[in-house]
Amino acid sequence: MKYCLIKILLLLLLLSCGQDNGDTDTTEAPQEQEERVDYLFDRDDVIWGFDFLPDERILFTERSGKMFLFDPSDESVSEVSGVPNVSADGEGGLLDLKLHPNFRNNNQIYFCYTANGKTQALGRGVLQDSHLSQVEELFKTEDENNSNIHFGCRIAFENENRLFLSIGDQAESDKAQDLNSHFGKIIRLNDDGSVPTDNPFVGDNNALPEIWSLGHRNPQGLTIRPGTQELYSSEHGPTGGDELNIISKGKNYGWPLVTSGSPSGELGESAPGYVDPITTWSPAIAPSGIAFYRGDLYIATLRGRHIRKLTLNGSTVESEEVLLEGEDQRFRNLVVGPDDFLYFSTDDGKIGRVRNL
Ligand SMILES: [Ca+2]
Repeated sequence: MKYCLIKILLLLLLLSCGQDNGDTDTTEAPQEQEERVDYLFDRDDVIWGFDFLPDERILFTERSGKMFLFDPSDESVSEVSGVPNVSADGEGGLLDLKLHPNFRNNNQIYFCYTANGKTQALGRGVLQDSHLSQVEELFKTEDENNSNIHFGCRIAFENENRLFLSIGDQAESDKAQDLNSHFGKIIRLNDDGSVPTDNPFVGDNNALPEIWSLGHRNPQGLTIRPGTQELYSSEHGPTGGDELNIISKGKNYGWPLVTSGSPSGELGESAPGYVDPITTWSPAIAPSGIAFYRGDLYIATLRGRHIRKLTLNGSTVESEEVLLEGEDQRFRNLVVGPDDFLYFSTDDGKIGRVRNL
């Protein structure tokens, strides 16, 4: 009888331990995770942006200002020449990179960077072999300052003709609410840098016409959801209050008036006229690049040092899962590869891919 009681007590103890683990929303199996990650190469600098060429070579940026091509056939890395000078200071430098959706015909590359240490800019060039020619600056923020943080700088093509670009507040939070400033906005441009006539503030003399949405702090993740074509964005909060937003035309996302981070916003965590995030994270996970993969949303986290999987029901987050914590990386960006693996880049110069997520 005594043994029986002890057994029951032990069983209860084990069960309660199991429940505690369940609350931490992790479903880690470190050994399995080790096996399902392949690293393609290992360099040193922050790999902020990358994309796949039609021949499956990978074009990537290093934040200090260089662009490279990785060729999986011989595992070589070669530098791309013709890249303009950028200001690599603090969080700034050569940041995101995307191929034009019609790259097969026009060979165009788009890249976002900090220019003159003061502005956020969008560039375009034509890639031939490993040289960028016809380089143009398609856009730069009208404002400038000497901050070296909060540059946003993620690019997402809406379609073959238009793109979105996220722009950070460059540490001037009040400008995120100022329609005469590009800081703290998501903008929308035609692929030649001109302004689409159906942008929300076109014709408004008190607003810059490139603006698509306002009230952003430092949105480093931007992607279109396949199927619905909605624009999703991740954003770094102040201390906590990291956000995932669905970006709609002309809407205000609150920063710095509305935030769930600390210090709290003047108008609290939610207020009429300001769009609430679909989810927030406190303490901060520091979300950067995001990508939809097989119907779920994946988020590269810096401070969190994991890739986060969000299962969505419509636009409601149903569950969250912490993946690849065992890799102990600051994950910077995510891109779905042509082989249907999810690829990630890290702040210490790696690109890897994950199988069987
Ligand atoms: Ca917000």
